[in-house]
Amino acid sequence: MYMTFRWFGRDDPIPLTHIRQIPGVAGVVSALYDVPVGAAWSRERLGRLKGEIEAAGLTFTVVESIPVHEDIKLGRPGRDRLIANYCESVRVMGELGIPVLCYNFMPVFDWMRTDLALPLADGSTALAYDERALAAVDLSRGTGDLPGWATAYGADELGALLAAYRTVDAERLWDNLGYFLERVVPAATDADVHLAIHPDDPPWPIFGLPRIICRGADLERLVTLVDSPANGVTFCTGSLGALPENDLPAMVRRLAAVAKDRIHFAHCRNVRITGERRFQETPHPSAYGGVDLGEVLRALRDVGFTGPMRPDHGRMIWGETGRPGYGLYDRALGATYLQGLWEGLTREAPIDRTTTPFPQNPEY
Ligand code: DNO
Repeated sequence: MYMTFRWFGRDDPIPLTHIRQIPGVAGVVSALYDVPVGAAWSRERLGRLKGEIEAAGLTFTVVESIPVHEDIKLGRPGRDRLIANYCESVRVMGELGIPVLCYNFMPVFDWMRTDLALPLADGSTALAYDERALAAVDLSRGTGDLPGWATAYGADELGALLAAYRTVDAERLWDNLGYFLERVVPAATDADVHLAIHPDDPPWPIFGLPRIICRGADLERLVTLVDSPANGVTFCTGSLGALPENDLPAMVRRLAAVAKDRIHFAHCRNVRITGERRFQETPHPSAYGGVDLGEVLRALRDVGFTGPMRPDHGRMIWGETGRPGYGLYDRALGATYLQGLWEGLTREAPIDRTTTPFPQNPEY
């Protein structure tokens, strides 16, 4: 495992210089945010982003995400050209030596919450989801009522998309995902890039749209859909942990038994289920939520996980304001907590300073 941190590029209020100061964080997770969905990413643009990250003394280790165009998810006739563009972006990642691509296959909406700043007892705020609040959202007015990060759609465009999905049930969506992977996995293999699908968040259908990456069986189906080392998953404890039946450590172990080394990225955070299809995010440590991160990391250790991990959403603490879920402070606490767990799980002897230099900051 090596620790990484998400950075939203120049628009991120958190500078790379701050990320560099989080102990143990070596890698940056980022993306090009202004390329239209469906267009190929240019080597020049991605290379510039990589250069910026490296100039700050960090490494660009994960692209999260290259969004998948809705026409691909819908299986529309124009998808071949869009998939070719996707393969081109993956090829460019490979040329630049960026090893992991986190993407998702959720129709229309990415992750969804109904409260961006739920006050917690300690005065911090966290993201939360309540199906009853979602039911009250009126989509006939477009995405205006949804949390700010959702892709903005006007009423007509959203209405047309939702109508198009009426003929795409879960099995159709699986077919379309298979069609996509049959073409992108070979490109990823050639480029030496690992694909890591992100589970659906929350892990159940919303607004009547199918969602198919929700449970252990779905992860297992995904990796066998195109059985190649390049075809793997992002193990996101917070997304998967919102479904009470998901036993996360067991899922890690079972997935490894079905196909070895297919967890290419780990998103670690905690979540507390507070009712039927209702949850809130919590501080990372296991005691705060339903996810036993100690056990998840133990399972990751046992299956030989060597990939990037990042702390996922954090609360807003210490008066910080910014992008919901993506402040600096609580995520930095998460990063050090996760590294502490990992050190406890993996180190058996005192550090030998004659052979082990201080991590990535030799000037210490
Ligand atoms: C939310 C993120 C997701 C993730 C995408 C990957 O915080 O984990 O938005 O980046 O689903 O495509």
